[in-house]
Amino acid sequence: MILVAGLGITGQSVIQYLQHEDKPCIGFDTRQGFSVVKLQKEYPKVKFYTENLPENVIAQITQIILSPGISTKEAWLTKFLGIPIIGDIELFAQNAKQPIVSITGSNGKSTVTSLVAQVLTEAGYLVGMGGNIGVPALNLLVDDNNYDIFVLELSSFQLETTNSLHSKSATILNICEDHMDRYNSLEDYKQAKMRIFQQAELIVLPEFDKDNYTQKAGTYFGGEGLFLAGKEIMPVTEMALQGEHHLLNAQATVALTSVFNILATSYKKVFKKFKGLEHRTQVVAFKNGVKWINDSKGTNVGATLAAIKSLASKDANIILIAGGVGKESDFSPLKSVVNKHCKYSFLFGRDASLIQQEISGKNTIVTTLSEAVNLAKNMAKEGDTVLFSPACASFDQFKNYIERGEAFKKSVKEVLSV
Ligand code: UMA
Ligand code: ADP
Repeated sequence: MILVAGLGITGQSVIQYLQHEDKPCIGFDTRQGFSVVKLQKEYPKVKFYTENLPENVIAQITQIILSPGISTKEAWLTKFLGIPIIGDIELFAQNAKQPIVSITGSNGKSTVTSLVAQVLTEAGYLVGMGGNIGVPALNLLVDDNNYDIFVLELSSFQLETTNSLHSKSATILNICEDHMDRYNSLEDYKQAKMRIFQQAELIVLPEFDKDNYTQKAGTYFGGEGLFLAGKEIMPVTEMALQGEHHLLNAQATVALTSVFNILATSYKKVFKKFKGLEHRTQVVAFKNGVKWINDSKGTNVGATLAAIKSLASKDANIILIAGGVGKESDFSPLKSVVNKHCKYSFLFGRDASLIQQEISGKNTIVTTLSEAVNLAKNMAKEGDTVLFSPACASFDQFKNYIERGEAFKKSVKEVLSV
């Protein structure tokens, strides 16, 4: 009997897939008070348990399909010694028939996943895009589409439980500290990500970081322009997304899709029109000469550094709003960049004081995001940019980065009366 552990969107996609394949399973969520009423109605043949599993059920389990949010080191899993544990991506990899492009990294995953999907769509392929981006990969195997190619955004959590992923091309875009509350070290986190290359046909890596991956040879991206087989696709200034990190994202897109012989015109069309995804360095208001930017998806130090650098000008004209759950990251890399480019920082949330300890510049700790927005409004002068890039996860005060970004936008609208 298969145990599907974790009943969020991944667990539900696994149950749906197993039901589709006529494979019986048991659903389990370790959270106290988790309601299975809705799920029980939807899947009457499946038995659901919460909090604890009875011993007689434990004895029946022959395989566990674990949600990415549950660590394989959880104490309750010791009751299943010798029982194989896989994740939804492993199940997907075992059953998907079409070529797969796989994308991981600490930052830029969703952007590159979307760019790759759009380029391939522009070139005429029917693309199934999923994974950590928010559409569970297994949903793509049961919907009504006959996809030509799958494009998957994969987290280190998902890769931990994946063994047989055979990608046409795969990348680790970059590595910076993230999820240090789950891994023993940065190396441990990197090793989880490296699993993406196990059976990959083309390995795509950043040129600037290649010494970090000496054991893996492949195609490298980086440098100044945007080229396809030695020819310039378009001047970088014509891309809708500007900034060094977005050039890297575009270069990675070209390298990943090189296995499909895409024409330069397809890239050009996409790079000219793709303005980025919601909650990723998006301008949400411009009033009295002040730009307000929502980067709620900036959930680690590397993302916030990239956001600040891409917005920086000669004067330190950025008012930064940051904070939340730091996931045991080292905030010290923020110091020099914040001091150079930010005139002030407002810090909120659980780990505000940890950020404050590392950035010696001018800052104030506040309790809520809306308080930070109010104070930023009073301080901002013409020519300034208010950047909300938290460098932290959201779950101390919000459901997820989306709810947090929406809260930011709402507060901005209120204080500006727009
Ligand atoms: N649960 C337990 N026990 C635990 C922890 C969780 O039973 O110890 C249960 C919770 O009660 C809940 C369910 O598991 O019912 C949640 O499962 P999950 O945390 O694995 O989340 P899903 O809803 O399945 O969403 C996951 C990804 N979440 C995580 O990896 C934490 C989503 O990425 C992803 O979009 C989705 O699968 C589809 O693939 C989110 C994310 O934050 C955006 N990812 C991290 C990141 O990007 O940094 C990795
Ligand atoms: P992910 O899916 O890995 O979280 P996103 O594409 O959603 O990445 O981008 C999240 C944030 O990370 C962006 O708002 C931006 O601040 C930053 N970012 C995007 N691309 C890169 C990159 N290539 N390098 C560093 N930071 C980046």
